[in-house]
Amino acid sequence: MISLALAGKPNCGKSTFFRAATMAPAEIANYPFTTIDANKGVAFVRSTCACRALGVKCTSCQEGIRYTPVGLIDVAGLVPDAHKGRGLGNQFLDHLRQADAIIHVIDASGGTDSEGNPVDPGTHDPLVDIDFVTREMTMWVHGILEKHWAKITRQAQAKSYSIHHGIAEVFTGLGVTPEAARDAERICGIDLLHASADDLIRFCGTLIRAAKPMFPVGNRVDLAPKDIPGKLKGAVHLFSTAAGELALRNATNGKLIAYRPGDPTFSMINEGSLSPAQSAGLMKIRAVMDTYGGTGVQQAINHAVFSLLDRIVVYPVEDETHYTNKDGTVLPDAFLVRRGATPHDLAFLVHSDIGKGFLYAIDAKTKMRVKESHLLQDGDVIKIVTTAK
Ligand SMILES: Nc1nc2c(ncn2[C@@H]2O[C@H](COP(=O)(O)OP(=O)(O)OP(=O)(O)O)[C@@H](O)[C@H]2O)c(=O)[nH]1
Ligand SMILES: [Mg+2]
Repeated sequence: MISLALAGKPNCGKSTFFRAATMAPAEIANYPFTTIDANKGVAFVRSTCACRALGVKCTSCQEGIRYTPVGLIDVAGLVPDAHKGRGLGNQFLDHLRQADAIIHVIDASGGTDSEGNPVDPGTHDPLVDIDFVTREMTMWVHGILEKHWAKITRQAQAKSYSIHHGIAEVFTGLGVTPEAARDAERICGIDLLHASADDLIRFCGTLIRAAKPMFPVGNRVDLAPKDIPGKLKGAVHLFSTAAGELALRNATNGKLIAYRPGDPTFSMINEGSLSPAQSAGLMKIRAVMDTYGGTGVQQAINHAVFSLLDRIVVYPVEDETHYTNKDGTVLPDAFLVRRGATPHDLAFLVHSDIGKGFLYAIDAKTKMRVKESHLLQDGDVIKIVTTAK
């Protein structure tokens, strides 16, 4: 399963975002370092279910909206100079290891200082918070590389050993390959064997940005003074109100409103049963949603998976005539595969035995056998023919 991490300074709303997106309990409180351990939960990406294009009745989605699970990690707050052990230090950078991509939560209200302590909204410039997570991660990678550098460069003098392999070995846990190390060297325009200290830091930044793609989300936008979102536009990808999303999910569970995560707005179900305070709260959320096209929580998860990680949704089925599994469930599974993956890659994702026994695949929409080299397309429904039982 894909994993996304929520990173950022203390008090920017990571746990609120996490709770809203997973509806799992995490501590929420208005003081720094509420979250001591990384919380892991399951969130969902939203897409249009393939049943719509096929015109079949489906019980695996909500009226054509498909929610596919992804892992979500709520990483505890990071402060500037964490790589030197400040705040809770490096252990939290270590949690980022487990993530495929990172959602960098920013407090767009300007209501917390660099360390996450509450200040009056608008008195802290959120722009200064944007680069620091990348900087911390860069310095963290650099610290590790420095420890191994003498050995790597010594070994690289020997012909049979490339410096890129040496670097990849150090960072296998981050998913760094020798090719990625070579790419980063090329992008930085340096020669690693003769790199200066600054070159090496730049190289580490390039390496980590490729290994852990990240984008900033301007959270707490509902509290932001009017001028801030405009200033942040271009610097943050989208704005969110995690607290708004959490309230909507609670109100949905309480049958007060009709709302599906990712909807641009919601409708009241039983307006008469709302207290004046509930009504006013919901109206405020609606106003924010009208401005930003939704609460931004679902949009952030979708952006991470579909844009940053370039995934598409593919549906493996066992019965290509009815688009079902053995039990007759229509489109039972949705897989988030890399763009450029083949049916054989999909077979391995479903199960290693199915991958090993792969014979060929059938496109359930056309009932035609697909070529070995066929690149899966978003919305493909695929029957895998395999020797595996
Ligand atoms: N108004 C508003 N408040 C929010 C929003 N998101 C979070 N908050 C509030 O901001 C405070 C901090 O939120 P948390 O989710 O605990 O922040 P955190 O980033 O997990 O903090 P640490 O765990 O200390 O790093 C809480 O009082 C939340 O209710 C939002 O979108 N709007
Ligand atoms: Mg927290």
